[in-house]
Amino acid sequence: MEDLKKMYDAILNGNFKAAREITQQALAAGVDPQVLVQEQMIPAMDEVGRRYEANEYFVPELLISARAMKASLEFIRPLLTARGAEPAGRVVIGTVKGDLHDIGKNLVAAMLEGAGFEVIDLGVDVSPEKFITALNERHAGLIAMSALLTTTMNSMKTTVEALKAAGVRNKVKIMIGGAPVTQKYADEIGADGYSNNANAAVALARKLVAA
Ligand code: B12
Repeated sequence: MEDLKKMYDAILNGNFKAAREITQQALAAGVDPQVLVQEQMIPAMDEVGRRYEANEYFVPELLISARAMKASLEFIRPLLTARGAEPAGRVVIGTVKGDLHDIGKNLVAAMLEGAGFEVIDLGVDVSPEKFITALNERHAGLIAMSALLTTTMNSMKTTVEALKAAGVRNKVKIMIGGAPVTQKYADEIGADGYSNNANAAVALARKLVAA
C-alpha cells in the first residue's frame, strides 16, 4: 500500500476504525509491520504527545488516539512477537494496592506501547507482591506505578521497600505518577523518576531504560 501516511493521520485523529482497516490492508499488501510502527504509528503518538503538552490536545483526544493505536497494535503485536523484534524496553505497570483509578494508568500504558515498549499491564489494586512476581517472571527493566488517592500513595513506598527486601531493587528502574504524586515524593521513597503526564512518561521511560 503506497499511502501509509493515512495510518499516521488515523492515529493523530483518533479514528480507530480507519486505523484498524488501514492496518489490515497494509499487512495484507505485505507492508512490514515494523515499518508501519516505526515510521507512522510512533511518530503519530509522538505528535499526539506534543500537542497535549502544547495544550492543543486534551485528555479526550489522548484517549481516542490511544484507542486507535491499540486497535492497530492488536493486529501488529502478534507479528512482531513471532518475529522476535526487540521492544524499546519491558515495563510492568499497575495502579497500586487499594486504588481503582485506571484512566491515567491506561493512557501511560498506551503511550508507552505506542513508543515501542512491551507493556505488561497488571491492572488496578496491584499489591507489592504482584509487582515483584511480574517483574521476576517477565524480566522487566522498568516498573511504573500509578496512584490517584493520597491514601494509596503509600503503597508506592511499600512496593519500593518490598523490592529492596526481595533483593531486586537494583535490577529495575521505578517510575511513578498520578495526580497526588510529586517529584518530591518520588525522591522521598527512592523512585527513579516521576512525571505528571503520559507524554513525559514516555520520555522518562526512554531515559531510564537508556541509563
Ligand atoms: C474518574 C475518577 C474516579 C472513577 C475512576 C474510574 C477509573 N476507571 O479510573 C471512580 C468513580 C471509580 C472513582 C472512585 C473513587 N474516587 Co475518584 N476520581 C476520579 C477523577 C474525577 C478523575 C481521575 C482521572 O481519571 N483523571 C484523568 C487522568 C488522565 O489523569 P491522571 O489519572 O492524573 O493521570 C495522568 C497523570 O497523573 C499521569 N500519570 C498517571 N499515572 C501515572 C503513572 C506513571 C508511572 C506516570 C509516570 C505518570 C502517570 O499521566 C496521566 C495522563 O496524563 C478524580 C478527580 C480529578 N480531577 O483528578 C477523582 C479523585 C481522584 N477521586 C477521589 C476519590 C476520593 C475517590 C473515591 C474514594 C470516592 C468514594 N468516596 O468512593 C473512590 C476510590 C475508589 C478506589 N478505591 O480507587 C479523589 C481523591 C482525593 C484524594 N486526595 O485522595 C479525587 C481527586 C476527587 C476529589 N476531588 O475528591 N474516581
